Amino acid sequence: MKQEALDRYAEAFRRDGFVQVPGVLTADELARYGAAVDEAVTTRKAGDTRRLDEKTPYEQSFLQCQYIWEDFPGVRGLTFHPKIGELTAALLGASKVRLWHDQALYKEAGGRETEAHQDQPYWPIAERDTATVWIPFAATSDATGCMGYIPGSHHDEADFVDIFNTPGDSSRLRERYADRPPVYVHCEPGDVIFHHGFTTHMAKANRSGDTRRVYTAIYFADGSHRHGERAHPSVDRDAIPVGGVIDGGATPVTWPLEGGRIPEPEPWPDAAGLEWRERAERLGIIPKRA
Ligand SMILES: O=C(O)CCC(=O)C(=O)O
Repeated sequence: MKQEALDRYAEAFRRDGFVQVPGVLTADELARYGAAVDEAVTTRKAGDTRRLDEKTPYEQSFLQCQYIWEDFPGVRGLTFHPKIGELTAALLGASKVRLWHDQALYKEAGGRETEAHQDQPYWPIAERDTATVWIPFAATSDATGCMGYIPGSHHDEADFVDIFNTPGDSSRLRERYADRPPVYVHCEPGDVIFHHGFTTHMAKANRSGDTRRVYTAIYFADGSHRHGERAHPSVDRDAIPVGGVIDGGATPVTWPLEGGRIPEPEPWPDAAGLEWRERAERLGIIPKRA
């Protein structure tokens, strides 16, 4: 991409905390990677036969499958896509960027809204140099669950909203931004949206009859450090100590790619008996142990 365009997107990202970049992926790439992510979601979720109304409110917002680049090699070209790597580095003003984790977020037909939240309070990363790329495999609109962002909110304080277990907990953020409405962003196929880790964002309910198929990946500037004890597989898998640089095999460099080679995923450490892990594997949220 031309430097002038990268600079323009970076300026918007620094100002607003999000930026839409049109035409990043070709129709061919959307078809190929969309099929790979579909396969990951179908395989991971095969054991979960609950109807939408039998799920928790959080689960009604989307089917969530994380670290899918690891057990579904067909996804890797998207996670490590050079255009996305180049853009992420430009937005973060970083020369080297790492993956925090990727995930499919498939909002089922009839799926609930995604409540307003900031992402970074969920991650034990000290620095603020983080960005998520949100990649829909088809056009998104108000009816299918498009994303909304509060412009400039990435400059504000962190507030941990418990979207996982406490429906309505996002009311604090809604009140904080009562006079600053979200900007809802519609995408055409091939568009992607980046948002900053502190940006308050949400998504509309899916009122259409089709699943809203979205893949996201979270990236951070190389050299970032672990902050606090909060557990997270992206640092715990590599036993990164509090205050240590986050540079393990679970968080590989995505930009620049040495020799253009995509790294192999590292195996997860054996942690039998961890309740959260058994549940996350059973629900297809993380890869199953071999
Ligand atoms: O896709 C959604 O509904 C929510 C996405 C989101 O919260 C995120 O990517 O951080």
